[in-house]
Amino acid sequence: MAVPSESKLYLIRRARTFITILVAVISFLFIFTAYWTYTYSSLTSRIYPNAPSTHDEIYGNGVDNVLHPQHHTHRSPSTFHYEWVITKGRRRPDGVLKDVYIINNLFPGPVVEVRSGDTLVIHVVNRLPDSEGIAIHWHGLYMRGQNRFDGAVGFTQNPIIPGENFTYEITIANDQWGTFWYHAHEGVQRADGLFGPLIVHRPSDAKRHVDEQQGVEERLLLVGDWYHRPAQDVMGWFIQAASFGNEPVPDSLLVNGRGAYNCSMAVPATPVDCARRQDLLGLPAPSLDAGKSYRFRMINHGSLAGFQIVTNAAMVQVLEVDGGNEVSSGIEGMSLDTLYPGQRVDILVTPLEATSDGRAPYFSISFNLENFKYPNLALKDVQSIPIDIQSTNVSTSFRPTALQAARRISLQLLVAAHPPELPEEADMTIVVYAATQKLAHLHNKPYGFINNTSWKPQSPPLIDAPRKTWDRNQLIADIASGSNAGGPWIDLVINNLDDDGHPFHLHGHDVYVLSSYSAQRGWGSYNPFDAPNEPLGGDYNTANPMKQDTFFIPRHGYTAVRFRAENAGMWMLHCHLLWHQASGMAMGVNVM
Ligand SMILES: *[C@@H]1O[C@H](CO)[C@@H](O)[C@H](O)[C@H]1NC(C)=O
Ligand SMILES: *[C@@H]1O[C@H](CO)[C@@H](O)[C@H](O)[C@H]1NC(C)=O
Ligand SMILES: *[C@@H]1O[C@H](CO)[C@@H](O)[C@H](O)[C@H]1NC(C)=O
Ligand SMILES: *[C@@H]1O[C@H](CO)[C@@H](O)[C@H](O)[C@H]1NC(C)=O
Ligand SMILES: *[C@@H]1O[C@H](CO)[C@@H](O)[C@H](O)[C@H]1NC(C)=O
Ligand SMILES: [Cu+2]
Repeated sequence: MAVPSESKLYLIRRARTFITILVAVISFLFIFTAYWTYTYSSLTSRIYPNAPSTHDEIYGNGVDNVLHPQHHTHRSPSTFHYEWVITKGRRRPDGVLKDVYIINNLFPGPVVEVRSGDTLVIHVVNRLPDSEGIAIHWHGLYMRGQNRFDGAVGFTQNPIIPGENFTYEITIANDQWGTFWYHAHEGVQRADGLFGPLIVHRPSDAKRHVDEQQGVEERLLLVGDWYHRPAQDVMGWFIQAASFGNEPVPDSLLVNGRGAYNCSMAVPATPVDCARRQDLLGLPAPSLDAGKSYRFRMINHGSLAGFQIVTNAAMVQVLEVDGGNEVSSGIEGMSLDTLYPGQRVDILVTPLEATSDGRAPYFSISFNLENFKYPNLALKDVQSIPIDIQSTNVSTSFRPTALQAARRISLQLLVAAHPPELPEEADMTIVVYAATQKLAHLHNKPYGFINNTSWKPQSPPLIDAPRKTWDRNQLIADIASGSNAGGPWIDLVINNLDDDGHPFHLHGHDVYVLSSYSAQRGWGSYNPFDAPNEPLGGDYNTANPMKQDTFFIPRHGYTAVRFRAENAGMWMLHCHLLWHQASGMAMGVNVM
């Protein structure tokens, strides 16, 4: 090979420097334009003339942070009937007035607490004005034999149109418990508040071993990002060439349906109707006793932002992720990251007598900045929830070691408590590539793709449509049940060609996360069908992989998961970042 001369090397270096500067300038222009149009576009600003007057109407009821396992763990399975009338109402969840979805006049929706084996009959009535449809998905539930009630528009149902109703009938499997939630699965309604918690308590008779958490009090932390503009407008801004694919950065944060927005942070050019009042409820303070431990069930209901939680007042241990998937115990610390939209985590919180930094006790939530590609001056990206700690009954004064206090627990590095029984090899492998692309023939608008298919819902939904009528926006992987009695084992490798990560959700199943990889430079895809087929992320972990229903695919990399296709039906698989899902990053698996 010829060695390049000094002068050639010099030229190459000059060219590289020039390209670097050019890329920097272009990136700056893109980001600046996105920032400018997001902040100043008149298209999206709204001012509400008249504020409602009653307290709940002003602030929204929020949801109570106290859960009630004692009402469910010791009773036999039953059937519950609910009628949910869904409409819109004006609320100030964080002080800023917004039209939100309300279920039976509640924002967020009611807290549903049940036990394994219960049946829910939920009669959903659409009383929305205009022509807006509705569908509700029960995130994380297996829905065995109940595919038709999964709520995924375009896959399992048409939207319920105004004036009509639909009855969801869901029997929760005997082998399923944990922290779940329900949310809209039509359009972008989730970002305007159509969601609520769904807690499945583990019945005491489902426990073979002595349960250390028996009788532990439970608290709820329903946390997510919040936009002051209507979700339709936010989406409309994203899906235009001028956004350059920069996702809309949220304006605020809600905890249990309430926030504390500082009105003076609003950007003058996009005015909001903001109540700066002394009696603003703000973020709710859970009351804890320093002599006890508590199970906190955390749900990220957000549209874009993953978050980290830090406390100065308690030791935290992870118990379970998503729907009751136990984590190998022992890791204790005072901070935890990252919980992505759609994911849940149950943590054991043991309050300390004295805080580690001498300040008043708090939990703080900080948004992960990885998907925030331009500054939103209106957003305070770290917010604290005060905790009210009583230390009346403390017998021993427990203080964390410096090491414990400094430890950050990474949700992406957890391992399972119990080794699963996985086969050496899967019966079938599905490989896909996810990417956001701005294509000239789509007017440079940022659409989400999986293997070159950008999803759009079709009607009638796929379960009711003959295969030959499925349009070109449907990418469906067929899984034949085969001879394996409990259903075939499937390996699913999702490659991510984007600069940002995607938390993917598979409906109707839990998956084992076998391997995950992100390239420092270049792309880190893995296609086992290609030779050489050595995965960059190393061998699959079949010894103690975590089980999840919403799993993260890092940037320029891939995640490989294994699941058992035991659950016949048409199941959606999609990015749970709402703006990506709504721009087409979705597909389906058809378990036959
Ligand atoms: C539900 O729809 C049926 C038929 O469309 C109608 O007869 C019934 O009154 C509706 N129920 C409610 C509560 O709106
Ligand atoms: C609200 O924001 C303004 C402007 O950034 C700041 O000066 C003020 O201290 C903030 N108020 C609170 C209560 O954080
Ligand atoms: C303190 O402990 C005693 C005995 O364990 C109990 O009866 C009492 O209710 C506790 N007080 C509080 C405030 O928790
Ligand atoms: C997606 O594309 C890759 C690469 O062309 C291919 O190997 C794979 O089978 C495709 N997956 C599906 C579900 O079509
Ligand atoms: C997507 O389409 C492009 C252009 O037609 C092709 O080069 C590429 O291989 C396709 N990717 C996949 C994953 O099928
Ligand atoms: Cu995504």
